[in-house]
Amino acid sequence: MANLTSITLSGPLYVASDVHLGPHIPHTNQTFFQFLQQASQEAKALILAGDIFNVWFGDDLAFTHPEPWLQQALIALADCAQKIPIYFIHGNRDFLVGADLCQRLGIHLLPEQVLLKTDAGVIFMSHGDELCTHDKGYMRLRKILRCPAIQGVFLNLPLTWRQGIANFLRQRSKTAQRQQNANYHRDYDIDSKTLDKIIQQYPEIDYVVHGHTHKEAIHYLISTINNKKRLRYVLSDWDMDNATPRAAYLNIHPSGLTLHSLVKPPQ
Ligand SMILES: [Mn+2]
Repeated sequence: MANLTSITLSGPLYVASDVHLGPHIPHTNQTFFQFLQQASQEAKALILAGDIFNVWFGDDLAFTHPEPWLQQALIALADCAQKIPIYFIHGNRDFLVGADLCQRLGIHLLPEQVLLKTDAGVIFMSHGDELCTHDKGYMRLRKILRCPAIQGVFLNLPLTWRQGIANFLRQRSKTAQRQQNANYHRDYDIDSKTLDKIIQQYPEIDYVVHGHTHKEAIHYLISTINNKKRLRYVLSDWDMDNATPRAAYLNIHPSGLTLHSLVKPPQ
């Protein structure tokens, strides 16, 4: 395994992932824009841990005639980035967000796995899809999609071609999931052996934080390398446009990590 990049940040730090911003979820988008404002007032830094956008075909889309929701999202992100540093980790849906866009928004692009040295301890953070190593089909596809040469070719295709290819891939992955047994979604999770290997190499890790599985939870890690108990925080996905709204963020502060819901209880 390659050496992990480590960065030191003092808090409070806010973390969100799997917002899936897009044209058809206005309430989710608005909740995220409000959250950016809240973070800029309350946090010292914001970490966006993947799948902030539901799809991303290339930064040129954002630069030339972005749709209104995207225009709003870019303004909200740039505005927040002027007040506090924003760190961005790619998700499996928005891994094509490029250095160009990040530079224009004033946000910092992080590698897919990082060690954060925080007031609460050392945190291993990633989007989480790269930890789902028992999904062999996805891991094969991921290897292809994350290849810089292939991305270079893709990003130079006309927009309509890119959209077509992305739709085709999404359709394929939906069909593949349907073909799996009914337990697929219930059992879909990260591979603890893959995580153990990382902790063996970096026993200083106190916490693991990731998104991707859309199963908000706090787990004790099974193995206790160096006799240390470690917690794994799984971030929620966001959906404020459905009957059961959900949206949450993680606060990293000197006394630990806490998950906070942004859904207001009914009056
Ligand atoms: Mn997601």
